[in-house]
Amino acid sequence: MSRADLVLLHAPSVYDFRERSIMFGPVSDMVPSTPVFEMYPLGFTTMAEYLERHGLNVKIVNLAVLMLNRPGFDVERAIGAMDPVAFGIDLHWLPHAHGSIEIARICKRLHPGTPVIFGGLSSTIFHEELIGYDCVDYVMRGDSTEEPMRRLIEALRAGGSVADVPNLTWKAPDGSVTVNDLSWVPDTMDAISLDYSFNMRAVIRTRDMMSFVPFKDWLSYPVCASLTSRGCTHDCVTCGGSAAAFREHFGRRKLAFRDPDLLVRDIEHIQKFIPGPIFVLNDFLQAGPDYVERFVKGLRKIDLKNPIGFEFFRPPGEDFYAFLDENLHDYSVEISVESHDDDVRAAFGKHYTMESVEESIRQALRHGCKRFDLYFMTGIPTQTYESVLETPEYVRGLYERTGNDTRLLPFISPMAPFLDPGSKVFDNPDAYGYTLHARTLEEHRQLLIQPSWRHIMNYDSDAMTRGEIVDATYDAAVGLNRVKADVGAIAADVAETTEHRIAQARVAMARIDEIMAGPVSERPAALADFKHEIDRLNESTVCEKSELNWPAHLTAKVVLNVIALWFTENLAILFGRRRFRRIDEPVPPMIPNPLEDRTRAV
Ligand code: B12
Ligand code: SF4
Repeated sequence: MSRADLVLLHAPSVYDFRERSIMFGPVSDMVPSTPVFEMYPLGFTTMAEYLERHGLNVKIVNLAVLMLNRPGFDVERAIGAMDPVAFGIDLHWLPHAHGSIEIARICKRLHPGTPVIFGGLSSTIFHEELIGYDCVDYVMRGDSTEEPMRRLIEALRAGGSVADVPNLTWKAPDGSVTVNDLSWVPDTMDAISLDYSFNMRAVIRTRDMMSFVPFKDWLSYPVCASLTSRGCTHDCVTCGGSAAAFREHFGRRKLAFRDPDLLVRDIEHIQKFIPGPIFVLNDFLQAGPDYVERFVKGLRKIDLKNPIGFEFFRPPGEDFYAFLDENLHDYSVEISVESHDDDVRAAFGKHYTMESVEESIRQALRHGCKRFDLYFMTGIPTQTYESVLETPEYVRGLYERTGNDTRLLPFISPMAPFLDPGSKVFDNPDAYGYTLHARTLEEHRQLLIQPSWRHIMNYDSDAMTRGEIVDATYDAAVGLNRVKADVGAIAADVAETTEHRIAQARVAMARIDEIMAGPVSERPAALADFKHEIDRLNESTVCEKSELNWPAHLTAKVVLNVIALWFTENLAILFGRRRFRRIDEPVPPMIPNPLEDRTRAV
């Protein structure tokens, strides 16, 4: 097989999580990952697809999944056996601050001459600190790095200059650092493709399924994401993906949408090969009525059978749900209201009432919505312990007002482990009533290896300390769990198991506090003795993780398509074709070069 130009590595959040005793807590209970956040960024797929389309050879290796699924997996041996032109490592989510740097150190130690490139939103924010680590040669900044990465890899292959590569922070052999302009911020998402058949082709080509798997349980729950836009029109104050964060840190002044016809094409590809639910990320109502109509009617045209879920940033009205019902077989909705209290939600930056949400839920359920997930969060501005504890009773009333409809599923989770870097609150904690326990990347790396999520969290708010946030989260989760069992939204035995696990988690947290209050010299041994119990409690704390899953159906058509793909790819390999784009598929047009007319952001 030909030499890879780029190997993209995804690290676990804490590199040596298999050896350390860390009670991560319910930090990942609302996402498909385990607490080591083994899911790699969608950008790995868009970057790899784009670079391969432009003649480069890219491999994705999800080290975190390999470490989780194969207890004896030897990371150093695996990296030692690689020989790419360059390594790419994501530090997209700040919780990867520990693992990503440790993996970079291994790459540098085993392959001193191979460039190590970092990228992702957190890398962008901390680029100046990051480039200071010996194991980092380049930081690719910004939210759209497909084309800048093409230019960088071409330059590295040719031994050419990187001085003109947009968005790049780089270190010269003499150690001097240059920060190129953050000038590549395209206004559309039409030049890229979130094409999962790329991953499937790569799996067939490399005969290596586990390296590409997006998260640990993906093979049993193959959920796929589809992306309408980059950026956000809203300004929630703790969000590192808000309009302000994109403007201040990623040079983005307006949302970049994906053309609705291309979005439908992405979804058509998923439907062809993958039977799982499809989750449409980033509220597509932000794009306006024409977009909404083209997108939803497009889904009808392809006769979408996979369950599809939408997240909305504001509660939609009746006409919209009627329109979805008219055009889709199986749709679900999720809204993060954060708090039942309108004032707390407003302090967070979401300006709508619970009354409007309740009306939206009623209309969705009347118009064929299969499931309505409602998310609450702890740790947000002005939110007190008492306010969090009111959540279960509020939800009980909400169920009563919606006819105890079990398609409604509420969840609560903490803003953890970190308050997002780049958010308004992170940039200006005093103004929003927060105290930060870490500011720099290195401080966050040290937090991540603390023994429990109470110690790991990077903030206190004036209204609640992190200890109170932990307690309030567990209390409210028990309450919510009981309400869901009472109305029949979850089975009694599931509720009982969850309640038992929360109680055990609290005991474990208290034991860790006790160990930490004891002599420093005795802590490592005492924590190590406790590791087995901690690992057992680290998943599905505040709810059973499978509660998040939407149903999926495997059809004969999907199986046949996968078999056909297997044969096509193997024949292509046999006859020496290196690239994997389907011949009948037009290459999306190149985006105009935004360098010409953008104000320089750095
Ligand atoms: C979709 C999304 C998710 C999806 C993840 C899908 C996925 N696999 O990527 C879900 C819902 C599962 C999710 C989960 C989480 N998310 Co999230 N998520 C988003 C969201 C809404 C959009 C991001 C996106 O898809 N962008 C488009 C894709 C195509 O690009 P991309 O993945 O960003 O990659 C591009 C660049 O970032 C860069 N890049 C990324 N990695 C690398 C690596 C290299 C080497 C290079 C060169 C470039 C590069 O280049 C890529 C290509 O252009 C943003 C908010 C926003 N408005 O942007 C939050 C956001 C990124 N998430 C955030 C957080 C905190 C989380 C969680 C940690 C929350 C939690 N505690 O559970 C988890 C982590 C999950 C995990 N790893 O297991 C924060 C990150 C703050 C920070 N800097 O740390 C954000 C900014 C806002 C928020 N609070 O939701 N998330
Ligand atoms: S929380 Fe959601 S709606 Fe609010 S700014 Fe972040 S991405 Fe946008």
